Amino acid sequence: MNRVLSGIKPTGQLTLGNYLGALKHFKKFQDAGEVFVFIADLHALTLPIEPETLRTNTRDLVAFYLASGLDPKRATIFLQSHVSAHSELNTIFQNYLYMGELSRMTQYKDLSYKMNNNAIGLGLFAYPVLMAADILLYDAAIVPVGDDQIQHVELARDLVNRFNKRYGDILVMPKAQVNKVGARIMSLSDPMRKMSKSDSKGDIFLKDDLATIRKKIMASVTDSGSEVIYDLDNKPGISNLLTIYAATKDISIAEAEKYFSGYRYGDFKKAVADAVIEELSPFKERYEQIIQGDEIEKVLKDGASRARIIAEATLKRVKNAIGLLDVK
Ligand code: AQP
Repeated sequence: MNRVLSGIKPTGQLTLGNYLGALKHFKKFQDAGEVFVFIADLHALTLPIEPETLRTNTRDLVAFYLASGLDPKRATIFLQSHVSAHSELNTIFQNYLYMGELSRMTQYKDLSYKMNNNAIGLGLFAYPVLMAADILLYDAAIVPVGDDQIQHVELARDLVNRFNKRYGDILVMPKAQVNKVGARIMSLSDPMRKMSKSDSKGDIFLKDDLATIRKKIMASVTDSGSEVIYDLDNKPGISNLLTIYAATKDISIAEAEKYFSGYRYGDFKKAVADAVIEELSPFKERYEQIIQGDEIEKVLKDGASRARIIAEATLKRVKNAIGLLDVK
């Protein structure tokens, strides 16, 4: 089976990083196999968020999924909170992942450090448990992720080994798939930090108008020297722009570097801005049509009904395996 599962948290406005690292690839997966794409709205609660913001971000995300070329007849698009099996399997899996391993997760350590170790919800700590439930419910073989989610998929794999060793062949082993280029787009104002939707500084938001996108790219941090070369240590800003260009054009970093040899920074930035705008312009137009239309609710209703069928079958298999009594 070639089933692919992916999800995004509706924690903020989507960025170019989310587009190049995730959204841009969804259609490819749909064409190659069976795709389940969900909105991780329960995961969005792991950091404080206003209810209205969460609702707006969630609708936006559905529209962006559809704008990316996902066809709701072929891809199953749904909200995590609409399929209660996620929460149920999460409760079960809490007993198969350990506090020690959860406390070693980089994302948890980074976020709890940012919060000065104050008011950290149990949900943030146990984030990978719910993520394991998300993945394993759908017997997903492939989980496309950016750099910083690899560790969580590895933990889901550990859980599968642990669980299957004890109960037999119950869970399907997932595999993280990371893009060769664009797995980690950095912030334009600080190329040492990942471009993130919950961090507004210097990011390109997919809802920005095209003129703002161009302005942000032209104003991005540049490095000393004048050559356009990929050198993460000495030219992190230029390297990030090369990555953005390569990921946008679906070429390798080496090809992008070659193309820009002899360019000055100003012309290089202009070419990057042109490429990003050319890519995002039709995508943004589709998003505008969808967000103003009335298909979002129907897509989510249909998606949840289809997702429930698969998820409930897996949950039942797990419950039977561990000895929870089933009565007809
Ligand atoms: N900067 C990035 N470069 C490449 N890929 C990225 N992704 C996120 N940022 C970049 C990919 O987009 C998807 C979104 O996943 P998520 O919302 O579940 O989590 P995330 O990785 O934590 O995304 P953000 O934007 O950084 O969100 P916040 O700020 O809420 O933590 C994933 O496929 C991710 O790899």
